[in-house]
Amino acid sequence: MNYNGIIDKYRDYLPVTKKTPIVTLLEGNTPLIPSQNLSSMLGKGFEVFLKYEGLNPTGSFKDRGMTMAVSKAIEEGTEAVMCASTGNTSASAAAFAARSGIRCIVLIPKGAIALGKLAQALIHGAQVIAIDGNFDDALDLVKQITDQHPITLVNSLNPFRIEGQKTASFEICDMLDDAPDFQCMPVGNAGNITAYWKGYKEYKQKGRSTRLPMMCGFQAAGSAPIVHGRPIKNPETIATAIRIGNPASWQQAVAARDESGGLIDMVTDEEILKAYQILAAKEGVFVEPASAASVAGLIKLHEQGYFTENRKLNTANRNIQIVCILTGHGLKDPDRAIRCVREPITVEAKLETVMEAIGL
Ligand code: AN7
Repeated sequence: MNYNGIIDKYRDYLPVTKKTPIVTLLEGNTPLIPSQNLSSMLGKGFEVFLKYEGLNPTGSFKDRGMTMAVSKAIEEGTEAVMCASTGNTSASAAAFAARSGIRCIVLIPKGAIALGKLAQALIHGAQVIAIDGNFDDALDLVKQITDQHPITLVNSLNPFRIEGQKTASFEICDMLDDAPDFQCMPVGNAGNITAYWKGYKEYKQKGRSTRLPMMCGFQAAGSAPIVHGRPIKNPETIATAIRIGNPASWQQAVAARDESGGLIDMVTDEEILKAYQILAAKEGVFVEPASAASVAGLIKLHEQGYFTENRKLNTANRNIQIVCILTGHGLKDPDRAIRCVREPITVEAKLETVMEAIGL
């Protein structure tokens, strides 16, 4: 069967009708890659999978939400969409707006979004405005503007974004034949953890899965409002995608944590960069730093004995499955990669010198 994107695939679970004009880039259907290294790190009886959302059309999971948000916006007759963004939302909104021929306006925190994401928003023709402030300031402004003008807000406060993004949990259940036992994921504005949890609950309710995962969300240590229980005024982290001090879906993230019996913890920039390099160098999977928070969190919890402790009693005859969500592609932020490694050496264009440099 041809693949026609998440709305076509999961139509029965989404608020669309025959009349909804579907704007799609064939997002979704991303691989669930078994991780040999992380599975053996956890030991016998555990299996770790990487949901590589960086392979969506614009390089992040946002496309799942944006196909829904833009399709519904077009159905409602809107002529412009707007968002605040740490980068990926703006890249995705710009692409889907371009495809449907509507205007896209984005507000970004000045100097704080990765270069690849800025390039995407601009090349897709969005009107990009950098503000002298952070993501939270940008989102406040966008809310005010879209409240007062006929412009559709496409941040994850838009419920159609959540609807689209929940399809990632459907895919995981379809691929594993049931829900995993644990899920590790980054948390920024907290829309995605909200969406996954909604998806897992709906799939179980419809009889498509028999269990629910424990949801483990990770914020960056310098931007961890949910962990600290209060908004962070000046959030800081090298994982710019999740540099968010006052998440819009805070309460829903807490609900996902508590209903699933999971947790929301934080990981340091150092732990994020270590996981980032492990993923690239040992798994062959290049992600952006925010996405590596999933694996940094997995490692942290493993070292605390969390998975063994929370392994349920009735799982003796099967492996415990843990899925780490890798939300965005590494090419989004090439500067970070270059800064983590040794730059290539330059030698004369001569066989002997090249051979010597290689060590042959
Ligand atoms: C790669 O693009 O908020 O917790 O404005 O780009 O649903 O916010 C991005 C968030 C994780 C956090 N990983 O997801 C934006 C934006 C990556 C991201 C998150 C983001 P949410």
